[in-house]
Amino acid sequence: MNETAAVPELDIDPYAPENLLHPYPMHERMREAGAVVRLSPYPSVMACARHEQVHAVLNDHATFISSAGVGLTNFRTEKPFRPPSLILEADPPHHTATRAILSRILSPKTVMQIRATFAAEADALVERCVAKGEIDGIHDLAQPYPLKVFPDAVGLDGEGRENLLLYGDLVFNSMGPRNELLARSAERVGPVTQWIMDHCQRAQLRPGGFGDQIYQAAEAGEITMEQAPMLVRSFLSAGVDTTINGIGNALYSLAQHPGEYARLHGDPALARPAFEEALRWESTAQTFYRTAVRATEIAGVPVQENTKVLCMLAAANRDPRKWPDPDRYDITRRPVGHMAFGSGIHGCVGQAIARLEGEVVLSALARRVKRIELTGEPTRRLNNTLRALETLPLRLIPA
Ligand code: QZP
Repeated sequence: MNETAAVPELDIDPYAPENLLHPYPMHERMREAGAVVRLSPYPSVMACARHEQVHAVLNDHATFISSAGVGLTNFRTEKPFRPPSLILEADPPHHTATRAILSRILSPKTVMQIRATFAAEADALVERCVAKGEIDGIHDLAQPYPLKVFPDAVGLDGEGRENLLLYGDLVFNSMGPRNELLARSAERVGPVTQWIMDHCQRAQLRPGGFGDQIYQAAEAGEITMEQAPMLVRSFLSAGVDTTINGIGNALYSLAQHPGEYARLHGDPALARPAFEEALRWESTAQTFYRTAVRATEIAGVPVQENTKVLCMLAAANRDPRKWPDPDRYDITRRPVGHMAFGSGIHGCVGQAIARLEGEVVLSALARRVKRIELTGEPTRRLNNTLRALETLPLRLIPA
């Protein structure tokens, strides 16, 4: 018997504009076709869209490795667009030391220390939005907030921060195929990459900030001095575009569900679970990959060595096998086990900070705003990996 014949093959391109715009019908087709499927536009890839298999792949890091890249590109055979990340695109034992440093810098203790500042910034920004009345939820709130608080915490000065947005767009597009989206963000790559690398240098980083703390770890001998700027680069790659879109998606989720917003307004302590449920309902990072380091199987389906395995995080987060009424946005669901931050040893190391940002923004809103209304159709910013809005026209009705 031909083993590959047992694997359902779908004529789906997850990176086609219509699927990026409306991913949920595609997710359902992939989940229902089988535990593992093939996609005809990418014949060498195997894809998982059910929660159980996405979880299994991400939690077997010895078989499903990250050092061959977590995008479609296989670093063993194709050149990565930038030197690989020392944490994202690394396996144990290399991953272990870098992860330990970032994990310590972004620890619960740090979150306690920065909480008051992050909350005050959210209050001030939401106050300005309420004064305006009609806002663009992305340009007036979801974007400026992380762009202020996170680079401040890393220790960058104020100038040139829009480069972080251009760089994030590039990093997340680079995890998909070499399509139009990647070509367009790659046009700007030269100056942006230079700006990013310059701002990974210690002289650009305020003493005591997250960036400087990486250099302190290098001084202590935990990593080399050459590795330090590369780890700062991980902050600048992963720390802004992700939370911008997490907050943007949460605002849109609430704007589409006035009943859920009313519950949040009635009890602002629901800000944190409301943000968490938005991460499940509209995962910011929709997809990433692992690579099988040896011949193995997933749910009994043989997987050859060196196969790229596409993990559909956003599909797993609406898998009816895992979640009752999965398409319902319910701020009291408490969606423990969602895949929006990944899972396993590579699970988002900054998730406590991301949650803090989401919580304080939604809490500031809940306390000041009685209702939020969509005043027009939002528009999307298409990206190969991120679920992102370009505009979100809103009216904020003060409490
Ligand atoms: C991006 C890095 C959703 C993730 C893939 C976000 C991400 C994490 C780490 C890095 C970049 O280390 O550069």
